[in-house]
This record gives sequence, C-alpha cells and structure tokens, in this order.
Amino acid sequence: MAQYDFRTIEKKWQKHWLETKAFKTKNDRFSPKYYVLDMFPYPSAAGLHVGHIEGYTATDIISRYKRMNGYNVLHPMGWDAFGLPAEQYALQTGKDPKSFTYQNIKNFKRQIIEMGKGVDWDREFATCDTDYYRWTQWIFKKLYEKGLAHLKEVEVNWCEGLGTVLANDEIIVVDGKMVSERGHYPVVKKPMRQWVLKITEYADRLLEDLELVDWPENLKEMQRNWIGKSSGAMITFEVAGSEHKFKVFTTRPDTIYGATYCVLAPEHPLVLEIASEDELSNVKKYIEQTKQKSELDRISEKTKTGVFTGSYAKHPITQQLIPIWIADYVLPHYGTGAVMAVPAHDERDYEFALKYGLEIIEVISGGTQGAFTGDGIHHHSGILDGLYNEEAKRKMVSYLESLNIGHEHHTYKLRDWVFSRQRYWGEPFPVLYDEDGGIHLLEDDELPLTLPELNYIKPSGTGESPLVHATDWLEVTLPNGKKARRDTNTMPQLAGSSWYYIGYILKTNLGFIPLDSEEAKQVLDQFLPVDLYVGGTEHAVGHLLYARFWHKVFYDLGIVSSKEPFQKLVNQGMILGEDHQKMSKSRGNTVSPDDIFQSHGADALRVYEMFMGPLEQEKPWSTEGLDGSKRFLDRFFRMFEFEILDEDVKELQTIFHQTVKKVTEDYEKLAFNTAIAQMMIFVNEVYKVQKIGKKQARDILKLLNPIAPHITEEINQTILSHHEELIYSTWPTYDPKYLIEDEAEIVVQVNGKVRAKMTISRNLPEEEVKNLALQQPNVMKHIEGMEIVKMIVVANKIVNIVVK
Ligand code: ANZ
Repeated sequence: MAQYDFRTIEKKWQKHWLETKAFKTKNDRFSPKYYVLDMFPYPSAAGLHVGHIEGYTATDIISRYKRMNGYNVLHPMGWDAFGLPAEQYALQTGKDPKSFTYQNIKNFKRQIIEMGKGVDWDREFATCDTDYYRWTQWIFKKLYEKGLAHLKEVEVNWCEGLGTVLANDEIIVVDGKMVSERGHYPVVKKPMRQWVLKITEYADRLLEDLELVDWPENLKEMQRNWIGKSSGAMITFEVAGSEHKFKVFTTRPDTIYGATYCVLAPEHPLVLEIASEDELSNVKKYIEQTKQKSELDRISEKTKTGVFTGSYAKHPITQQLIPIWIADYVLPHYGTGAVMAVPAHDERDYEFALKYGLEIIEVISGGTQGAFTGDGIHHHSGILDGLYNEEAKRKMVSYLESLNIGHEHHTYKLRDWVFSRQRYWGEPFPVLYDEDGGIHLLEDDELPLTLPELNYIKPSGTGESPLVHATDWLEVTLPNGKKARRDTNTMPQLAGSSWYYIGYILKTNLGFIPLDSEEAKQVLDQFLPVDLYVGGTEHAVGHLLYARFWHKVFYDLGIVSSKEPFQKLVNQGMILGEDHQKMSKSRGNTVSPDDIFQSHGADALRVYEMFMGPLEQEKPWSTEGLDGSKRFLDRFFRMFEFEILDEDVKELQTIFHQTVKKVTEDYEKLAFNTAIAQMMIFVNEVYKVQKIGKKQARDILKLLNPIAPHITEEINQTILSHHEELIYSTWPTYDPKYLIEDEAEIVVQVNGKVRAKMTISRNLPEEEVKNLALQQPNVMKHIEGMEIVKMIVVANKIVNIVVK
C-alpha cells in the first residue's frame, strides 16, 4: 500500500513556515483579533511530553482555523525558565543553570517546530532573558509604589532540603508531614523577613470577577475555595479582672447565647499575658507541642487537645464568666486567632467540650445528638428568641454594633503571597538596603539588575540565597557615600509567569515595547484579553490566581483595560500511559514525541492525540490507536489518486456539505475527535464513488489542514497544484440546501428476507412508506394469500412485513 513520505514532507513544510514567517501576527487593526495561548512549558531536560503536544495541538488547530476565518491571530510561545530544577541540576553537576536552561530551550523549540506548530517566533522569550525580567523587576517596583509589596516577618514554610521557603501550593502532605512537592523534603514553619505581595487586598475582585470569564466551573470553584470568603462578625470579649480584651471572628453571631467558653490559638499574643500562675507551665508546654505541627495536621487531627489558661472572659451579652482555653484547632492566622466556642452548634467545639467537661447550651432546636449546625428557631437567646438563623444573625450584628462591641466582618482563607525565594536562579529584587535599614528602589534606568554569574551556587545554609557569595555585586556604595546591600533573595518562579501573556504582545524584534508607554497601551488594548487559554489543571490556584491578581493591578495602573486576562480557559485532560497509569519515567510507560515524529510523523501524532477522545478528558495512550491514525492519513493521501473532476461530484454533495458544517461547528467547540470522525466518513464516501470534484478536494484539505498541516499542504501544492497556501486560504462554507439527503434507499423484507429495495423521498409518513412497500411487485408476490400480522418501519432504512 502506498504511503506518503511524511519524513520529507514534514521537514519541508516546517522549514518553509519558518523561512516565510508564516505565522507572524500581522500589524492589522482592521481584522478582528484572536489571541490563543498555551501554558508555556518549563524547559526541563526531559523535553516535550505527549501531554504538551495535546494542548499545543489543540491551540494550533484553533489558531490556524481562526486565521482561515479572517482573524488576526496571535499565537506565541515562550519558556517558563527560572526555577528550582535548573538550580538543583547546577548544584548536582557543578554546571551553570543558565546554559543548561538555554540548551533545554533549544531542544524544546526544535520539538515544537517538529510537531508543526504555527508559532510567531519573533515573539519568543524566556522568563530568564534579561530584557524580559527587566520588566518583571519594573512591575515589582510598581507593586511596591502602590503599597502592595512590603517586607514582613512571616512564618514561612522553610525547606532545609531545598534551602528555601516554599509557597503553600508548593507543599504537599505525605504521612501527615509537610514536604516539598519537588523532592519531598521536610518543611517546617520558621519566621523570616520576606517580601510579601498583598493579594488579599484583591480578594473580593478575584472572587467577583470569576463571573466574567468562561472557565470550567470546577476550576472557578477551586479558586473560590482557595480565596475562601467567610462572612460573619467580629466581637470583642473582655478578660475578667484585667484590662485585656480580645476579638473573635464568628460566622455564627446568632449562636452567641450558646457561647460557653473561648479558645485562643496557642500563638495568640495574649496567651502568656493572661495565663494564671498555676496554669503557666502547662500552657508553655502546650505552646511548644504546637510548634511541631503543621496547619494541615491541626485542621485534620481527629481528637482535639487544649489546656485551660486559668483566666475567664466576660460574655459580652450575658456578662457571665466563661473559661478561656488554648487549643491548636484554633489557627493563629485565620480570623483573629480566637473563637467564641458554641459546643451545641459547632462540631469541633462540641467534641472539645465533651472531652474537657465544658458546659453545652443549646440555643437552636433541631438536633438531638451532637452539635446541631443547621437552621432552626432560636431559644434561650434573649432578643433572638423565635428567629431563624439568618434573621437572628442580622439582628445580633446590629445589636452588637449598637453596643459598640462588634461589627460585621469578612474573613478570607487567601494569604498574602510570600514573594522571596532564597535561591539563585530567579529575578533579583531591584532594591537596596542602606546601613540604617532604609529601602531604596533602583531607578528605572538602572534596570535590569542582572543576575551575577556565580560559579558557586550552593545554598548558604543560613537560609540566605547563594547570592551572598556574589560580594562584588552585593555591596553597593550609594551616591551619598553610604554603603548599601542588595537583596540576596530572588523572585519565585510564578513571578515571570504572572505576566508573560502580556510579554508576548509587547515583544518585537527590537525588544519589548516599554510597559509604561502609550504604544504598549495601544497594542495591549488591541490584543487583550486572551481569547482562549489551554493548559493543565495543576495551575488552578497558583499561576491562574497570581496572573489574575497582577492583571488587576495593571488594570488599576491603567496599563490594560480588560478586567480579566484569560477570557476562555480549557483544561486539557491528562494523557495516561498505555497501562492507564500516569506516565512516569519510573513506571517506564512514557512515550517520546521524538520517536513518534520518526515512526509515524507529526501529522499522525496530532491526528491521533485529537482523536483519542474529548480534549478535556483523561485518556490512555494506545499504540494501536496511533497506527490507526497513520492509516487514516495514508488513506487520505491515496484518495487524491482518484479521478479529480473539474465539477463537483454530485453523489458527494450531501456528505461534503454535512462535513463542512460538522467540522466547522466541532472546531468552534474544540470537539476535534468528532470532527476527525466526520472527515473519516467523508473519505469513505469518496472511496465508494472513486472520484472527487476539484473544489470538494481542496475544501476537504482545508478542513483537515489545522489538524494535519503538513500532509494537506503537500497535497494542495503538488497534487492539486495550488499555489495559494492553505494557511492563507479562506475557510470553506456549506450550502444548507445540500444538507438534507432528499432520497433514501429502503430495504423491504418479508419475514426477515429481503424482497425488494425502493428509493423514495426521505421522511415520508409511515403509512405512505408501508403502502409503497406493499406495492413492490416482488413483495406482492411473497405475501399473496397470507395474513399480514404486523409491519415494522425503521425510518429511511427498513420495512419488515411479518406474515403468516
Ligand atoms: C462561633 C460559632 C458557632 C462558629 C457555631 C461556628 C459555628 P469558616 O466558615 O471556615 O470561616 N473560627 C474562627 N476563627 C478561627 C480560627 N482562627 N481557627 C479555627 N477556627 C476558627 O469558619 C468560621 C468559624 O470557625 C467561626 O465561627 C469560628 O467558630 C471558627 F455554631 O464562631 B464560629
């Protein structure tokens, strides 16, 4: 069987597209724009994964499809290139993370070219390019000037093994212990002075504006939960017999009459002040124990523990004295780090009260056993008696407000973004600290502050980054003669990825258009927001939340005028190994795109990955499936050996127009698997009639071109001798008048045996079909003298006559 020579063809067209800059975004303000973005890869040593190819093919299809529909498409690619693995590699090998990274980038780029992706390479950059991170540093300055970046002593997640602080989303829990996601090194809490970005100031907007975007609902929900807004009240309690007061945050101010004790987090600043002499040593011991536990342990622990402080609080309404305890189930950085405990209506308080014999007062009827947390009518509740929860909450809040001892309050789970990393391979902070502790930001014309070359990038062991060894770089004399020192920390990997979609718009052959220029504003207005963003779910709360945060800051600075960066977002499903397990080196079930480029070709790989199933679904690899896709392309290629007529082939008209319609609609929905299935049906029909019309041939090439760009262009130019490249051609249209097949061939059976075939108008009323069937001469012959028991009609297909 003839096969097309994909190795030669694919190389040929890839070279051509690169040389002609075929996918360069035009400077066109008149066509509608379409910005289709991939989550850019981290250029690891391993090279591209078939999972990358999945998303990158999907976006390439849309990019090519939109182009053929007259859009001015922006489809860029770049590299998320600062980060831990390169530094770890450098540490292990003594090599330089920079050359290692750029070497990996070269390989990634080669692979992306070899998969046939149509990228505007003039916009390529890596986050570790100095002319890119110059602007990351500039953005940091803006954040600082807006009061959104500040230095703070924070309890950080310190990872000794990696020698750095990690963000919450870089940590996982294994056997109840916090460990780093990369390398599984232990992580402990430790106070350190860090740059912190106040993402919490944007919590409400980050929450509300989720309504504006077309994202998967589960992803939105993950962001909502991560932000974790709780509404309730802040209430002040006085410590009996002292001047001390503390505030509690509660979502259930309506249950206040049921508050029988209070609990402070062991870290609460008041604890040592109010602990009585008798209890002090217990209290101190408990505080020490708490330090060993992660927040996650504390939340998930089944049995609650705590100790009495020896002090009492005055109940703000009843004035009764209630004991103050400390317990690790109350977290220091949530709400106020103190709670009023209502054991009758809160599970944790209930369990705690039972264990330590504390009073339980029911104020809402409903439950019989345990804590009743539902809605119901209040009793034993003074002014709230007879009210349901929501009304009671409102009434209590206004009552507390009138007494000046409480007010409405909202709390968030979202924490400010710890923005310092004790690492070498990242963006240096554009700041200087003078001898008196003053902070000086570098001037714009002093940017970029380049990362010094460093042979020795071992962590210092003191928690400082390897940059402490770059003494020449570190020590600076200010114009006033004073000595100053740079920050030895660098920014996290997620800094560079928080604005790269803007970087692509601003990147030109001459460098980046300055973010603060009028020109930048114009092009950003032209191309933002991103119309389609495709990537994996692993970025649901990290990257996707930080990028939204920065975008909102840019919005406030007047740099962008869209509220959200990514209008539509699609999560591609994971591609599993042939054994239905996650692909991993250790399982030996990985598939290398490079091998497949050689064995089956890029087009076959693209068709296969799009044909595996719906884009969003998880799907296992199948070598047989890949072979099948390759066979389809061979068959497709041979289809052009049939006679090609000048005029349309009439017998193909219906299937042709149906195919144009279905493929177009499916591309719009990113339903590539069903689009391919439809094209397979079309090819089968052509094989039946063994001929095809010129226009039909060219249009089917156009339909398949976004998925299999090499083979289609080759046929277009060689067999059809068309000089207009498919990528510059116009998307085919269908004529609705051909969509309905007007006639159907119907098989007529008598007692299950075929006795006649009749071609009649489609969708005739059933009675008419029955009559026509009974009039067929051969049918009449076979039913003569018999009794018709019943007639079964399968619309447009079969009539079965049962006789006896
Ligand atoms: C009294 C009460 C009565 C509560 C009741 C609940 C039910 P979410 O929804 O997660 O925001 N709380 C407040 N600060 C806390 C902290 N730092 N550590 C642990 N728990 C804390 O939960 C808010 C509720 O969790 C608050 O409302 C408080 O308990 C507790 F029938 O106050 B509640």
